[in-house]
Amino acid sequence: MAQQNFAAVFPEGLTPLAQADPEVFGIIKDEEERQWKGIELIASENFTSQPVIEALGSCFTNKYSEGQPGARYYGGNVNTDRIELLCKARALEAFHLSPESWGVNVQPYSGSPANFAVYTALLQPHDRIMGLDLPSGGHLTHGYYTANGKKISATSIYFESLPYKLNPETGYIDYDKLEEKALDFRPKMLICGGSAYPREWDYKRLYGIAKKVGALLMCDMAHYSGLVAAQELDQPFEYCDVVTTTTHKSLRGPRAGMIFFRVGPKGERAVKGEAADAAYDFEDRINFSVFPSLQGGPHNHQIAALAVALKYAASPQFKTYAKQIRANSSALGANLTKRGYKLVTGGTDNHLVLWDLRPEGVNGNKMEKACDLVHITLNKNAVVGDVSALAPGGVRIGAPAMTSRGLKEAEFETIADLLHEARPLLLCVLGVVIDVQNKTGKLYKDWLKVIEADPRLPEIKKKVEAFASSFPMPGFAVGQSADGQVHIAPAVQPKAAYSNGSAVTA
Ligand code: DSN
Repeated sequence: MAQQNFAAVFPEGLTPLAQADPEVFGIIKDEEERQWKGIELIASENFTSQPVIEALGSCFTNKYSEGQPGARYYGGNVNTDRIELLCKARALEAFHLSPESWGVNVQPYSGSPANFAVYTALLQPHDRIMGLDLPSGGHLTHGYYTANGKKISATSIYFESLPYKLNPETGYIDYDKLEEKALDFRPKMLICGGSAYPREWDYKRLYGIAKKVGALLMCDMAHYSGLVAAQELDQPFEYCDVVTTTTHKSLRGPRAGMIFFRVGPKGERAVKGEAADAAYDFEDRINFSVFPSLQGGPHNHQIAALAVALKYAASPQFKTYAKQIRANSSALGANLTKRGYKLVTGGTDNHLVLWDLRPEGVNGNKMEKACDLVHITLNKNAVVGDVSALAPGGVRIGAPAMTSRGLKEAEFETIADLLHEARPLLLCVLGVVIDVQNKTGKLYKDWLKVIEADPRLPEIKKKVEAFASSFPMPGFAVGQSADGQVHIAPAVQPKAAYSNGSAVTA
């Protein structure tokens, strides 16, 4: 009887997705195939692991748990408390932080809410902040308004933001100008970290400036937190008061966010006028800001998945991975530079390169579109000195995702070969972009009509897909059936296909 009642109210309750909703299942399979067969170069993306995906798809999605472990507004949180405490402990361990000096909130849904929670916690409405300008490689949530004053980011709507910028000659952050601006503007918070900055950050200098003007120093290390965990980049924790991150970029976890904050006595970081034994009060303010000020129930399935990712972020293999990201991004940059192309700052210290396409006479929009047509995914990006935000002069290329699939320097050189312009063969993306533009003129609409029909692109696409699908794919099983057709997973038995977890390639 119970079975019948159950079936009457919840017929799909225990049905595999493939049977319950073939339409959604089919789209997911198509996306798996797209991810597997393409070259993924979006600097903020990665491929997470099978255990992370399993935890994301777990029963923790069912649970409400507003509050902190041990102090929830709902019952039934015995296991939620365990998973969140484990996640917090692993977060501190992965970033080599002692619980005596640092705490962490693992509840932000992602990076943008994490940043806004910090501002809400530590600033008053309309307090002043300074972050790297969006066209210089900063992030929207660090404040952004257009040249005519339209406030784009909520950070600029609710706080007064003044950006600092790159040196137009070198492409590096102009710390002297930053200091000069900060001394005039007197921000309450200085924000470092960016989304498209290929170089190391000078945290010591930033802390010196923050101290001089009485500002808090926050780092948004979202892009490169995996490299920080692996100690492959300088540690923002040495100098910053608060550090935020997403967890799905170079850290290779699920989509989520974290906020790290100093706890305990301020010691020599105490500011003028504070008692010698002054202590940080960030913890309660940040926790209160995340909930109840901004969010509702934590996404416990994300927190469970993040706990899994953090376990592995502390492993020696993750260190190898992070080292390889930097080696791959350098190899790609060196290969492009060797061929005479221009990179912003001339190279990279981290996981990404910014390719300035203006000397080639094309913009980032065209390169991004042509890459899409050959199944290489990257994004158009502003480069220093750009005048048009709508047609930025470059593209951003990142190494984290393909490094997760086992590619090393030699394979990243192959990627550079596919991207660049190889005259007279022109069987490379940039070559086709330029060749078509020479025929159509610069107008995007005219160019697009012709390039979409260009017979060279399907040829490059074939090369790209053969190359990409020869590497293992984390997260889900891929394979080929006896008839030679690619089947990402058998249509009616998805569980079996996921059972061994390893990628099956032809
Ligand atoms: N959208 C991300 C990026 O691509 O950099 C940042 O949030």
